[in-house]
Order: sequence, then structure tokens, then C-alpha cells
Amino acid sequence: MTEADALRIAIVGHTNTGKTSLLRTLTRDRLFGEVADSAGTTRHVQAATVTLENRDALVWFDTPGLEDSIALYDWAAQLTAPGHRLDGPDRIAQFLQDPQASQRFEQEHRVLAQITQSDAVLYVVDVRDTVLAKHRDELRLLQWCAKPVLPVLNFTASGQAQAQPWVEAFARLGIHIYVAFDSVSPPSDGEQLLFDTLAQVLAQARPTLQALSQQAAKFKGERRVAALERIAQLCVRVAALTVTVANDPQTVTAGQREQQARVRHLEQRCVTDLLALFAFAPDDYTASELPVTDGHWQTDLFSKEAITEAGLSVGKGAAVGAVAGAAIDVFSAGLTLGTGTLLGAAAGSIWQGVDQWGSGIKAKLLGQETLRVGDDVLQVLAARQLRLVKALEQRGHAASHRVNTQDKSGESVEPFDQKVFLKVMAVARLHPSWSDNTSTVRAQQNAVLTLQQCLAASPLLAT
Ligand SMILES: Nc1nc2c(ncn2[C@@H]2O[C@H](COP(=O)(O)OP(=O)(O)OP(=O)(O)O)[C@@H](O)[C@H]2O)c(=O)[nH]1
Ligand SMILES: [Mg+2]
Repeated sequence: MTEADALRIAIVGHTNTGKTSLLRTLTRDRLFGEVADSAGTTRHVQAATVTLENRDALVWFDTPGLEDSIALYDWAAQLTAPGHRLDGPDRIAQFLQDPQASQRFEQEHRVLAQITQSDAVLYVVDVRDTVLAKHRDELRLLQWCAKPVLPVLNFTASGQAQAQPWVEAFARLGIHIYVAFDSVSPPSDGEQLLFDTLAQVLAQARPTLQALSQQAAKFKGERRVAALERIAQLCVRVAALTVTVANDPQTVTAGQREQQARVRHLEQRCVTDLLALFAFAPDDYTASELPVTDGHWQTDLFSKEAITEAGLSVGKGAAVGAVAGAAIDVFSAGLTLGTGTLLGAAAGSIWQGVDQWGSGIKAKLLGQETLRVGDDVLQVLAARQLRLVKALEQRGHAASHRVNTQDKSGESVEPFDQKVFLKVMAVARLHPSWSDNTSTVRAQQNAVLTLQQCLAASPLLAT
């Protein structure tokens, strides 16, 4: 399939209804075209190609917004040809050949020309708008073009969305199929939905559209799997982090700081990778009231707030304040040493979850302490990444607000199967070398895979 054979779909609508934004979201390209909250932002037709198995399968055409549709309709309606009754397509052809019309209606001329060269039209409306005469005239003009039209009800996530009057207006023109969408917060299967619905109005292109829909679902699944693998790698690496220091309070505090810095660095790298995986960039985030700012976690990973925000109920029975020192110390078959509490108290820091076991005991005999990252920190770390993945999956590439990863319900949920999670973390702690670059060691790969599967079942990812 070459570009000449590719399906051509024009994106049309009144000015400022979110046509370019829709294309940003459909192409997952946050830099496509120009978007602004003002009329007449797009001045020229701009194409975006979708490939299927490395061949051009569909070309979207973003078009300038229609502005003066009432005058345009009146102009086209009065066109006549001697001895002819003009039908819709003839009328549009006549309009396009009229030099005066191309001057008087420069933008609209480009739009109608693009429609005549396309296989179908997505007619984008802002469902916060009242249906007015200008919109009805736009729809009539579209009908004259005699191309399949699929209305897209945009801004549906807005509180002021009023879809019903639009649905009725479409029905009066014999258009009964439409798609509800929001370019900023698109439905999670929005792309598939659009291809599937287009297949209903464009029967001859059904196989291509169905294949595009399947491809969209496949890519979505692959992004989810890759994201979970990245989070699992992060957790395994952080759990394996080990710092051995002399057993005096000052050195221990310094060691904890060093370890915290390393964890934050690893988390930041994971956040950056997740943003890139979903084709977002750190500069998508501008202000600071939410946990992610400029791609960095705003809430300190080691703070009480971070634990509460992640919706974790910390160590049943243990006051959150006590978490600072009360690490769960596991040695061989679950022997609790309780040294974490002592250490935490001695250090007088908020560093939580310093585990001591295994090699820690040896270190202790040598007058040293082995610092490891605690279970609570690891769970916060994983839960935060999962919330980020969910937010990115639901974010349109037209969005300019910051990612919201807060638990809106405010309820504590068990973010994943803690038993499996903690087991993998315990295994990782036995292998300090796993904290280095992603290893090719089979056991580490298995740990990552087990954790990935555990995270995949997280309710934090549920729709
Ligand atoms: N909340 C929300 N905002 C949207 C949505 N679609 C577009 N916007 C915003 O609406 C404004 C207009 O978006 P554009 O994509 O420039 O609209 P357009 O139809 O291409 O505009 P013209 O090119 O001027 O015709 C921008 O501020 C977008 O961020 C949507 O679905 N939801
Ligand atoms: Mg535009």
C-alpha cells in the first residue's frame, strides 16, 4: 500500500473545536500542528500518516476551522449553472472553481477542497457549544460534498458537555452514527473506537480500518507490558541496593542519605523512561500542585505523605510515624531482629525501612551496618509508578495540564499482591549485584518477570 492508496480522512469542523488536538491524540504526537484556545489557529491543511506493517494505510488531514459558514452556505446555495440543476457535489465543484469564492472564503475553500479529495470526514464539534445555525449550515455543506461523515463529539469529559442536542441535529440530517471523544482525556480505547466506528460508515475500507484498530490495541498492550517491566526492574534494582557503613550514628546517617539519593535517581530514570514510552516529555508538566513536576516526583519518596498518597496502609499496627525506624527485618525463616528500629532511632532520621539481615549480621560483627531499602519504600515506589502509568494511559497528547497521579477516592487500596511483591523484594535483597545495570542473570530476569506479573494484576491499573 503506498500513500496514494492510503485512506484519506479529513478532520473538519468549526474553528476552535479541537481538530488539531484530536490529531495530536490520535497520532500520539504532542507536537503536531499548532493548538491554541483561539479561533483560526490552523491556517493550512496538514497531513499525518498512520502506517500498518510499514506501509502507509491512512492519512489524517487536519484542516483550518470553518468560520463564516452561514455566508459560505448562502454563496454556494446561489450558485447556478445555465440549464442545470446543481446537486451537492456539482455545487461544491462550482464553488471550488469560482475565483471570487476562493478569495472571499480562503480558509473554507481549503477545507472543501480537502474534503473532495478525501474518502471520509470526521466532523469535530465542541459539545459545550449550543447547536447554532452556523453549525447546521456546516453540516449541510458537508452533505453537499457527499462523503461519509462521522461526527466526533469532542470535549465530552468537560462538565458542560451537552451531547443530546448535537445527536438530534445529526439525526435530522440522517446521520445516526457518531463518536464521543475528548482529546485531552480520551477514552482508554479511543483510537480503536474511532477506527471501529469509521469502519461502519466506510464499508469499502473496513478491512484496513479493522486492522488499524487491532494494531492500536496491540500497541496499547505492548506499552503496558513494557511499562510494567520497567517498574519491576526499578523495584528489583532498588531492593538490591546495599550500602555498608561503619556502625556509628553519623556515618549511618550519611550512608542513608547516599542511599536515598541513589533511590531517587533510579526512580527519576524510571519516570523519564515511562514518559518517553508513552511519548510524553518532562516539559508537559508546568505547575506544582500535583506529585509530578517537570518529570520529577514532587512528594519526597521517603516522606509520610508519599506513603499516604500511594494509598498504602503501612505495616498494620505500626503507627506511620514509627515507620521511620521500624523496618521489617527478615533473617532466614523470618527471625525478626528488630535492629531497624534501633538503627532508625539512633540515626534520628526519617529514613524508613532499613533492613538488617544476612550479610548485615556479618557486618554487625565487624562493627558495620548494612543499609537496605525497606519494604514500605519499595511499595510506595511501585504504587507511584503504577499510578503514573495509569495517568499516562488516560492522557491525550493534546493535554497540557500536569499528570495527576493522586488517588482520587482517598481510600487505601492494596496496590498489588503484597505477599508476592515482598517475596521478590526479599530475593532481590540477597543479590546486591542486581542493583547495577539490568543484568542478564536468569534469576534476576525471573524476579523481574514475577514482579511484572504481580504488578499487572494491580487494581491501580483497572479502568
Ligand atoms: N478539555 C479539552 N480541551 C480541548 C479538547 N480539544 C481541544 N481542547 C482545547 O481547545 C482549544 C482549541 O484546540 P485546537 O486543537 O487548537 O482547536 P482547532 O479546532 O484545531 O482550532 P482551529 O485550528 O483554530 O480551527 C485548545 O486550547 C485545546 O487545548 C478536549 O477534548 N478537551
Ligand atoms: Mg487547528
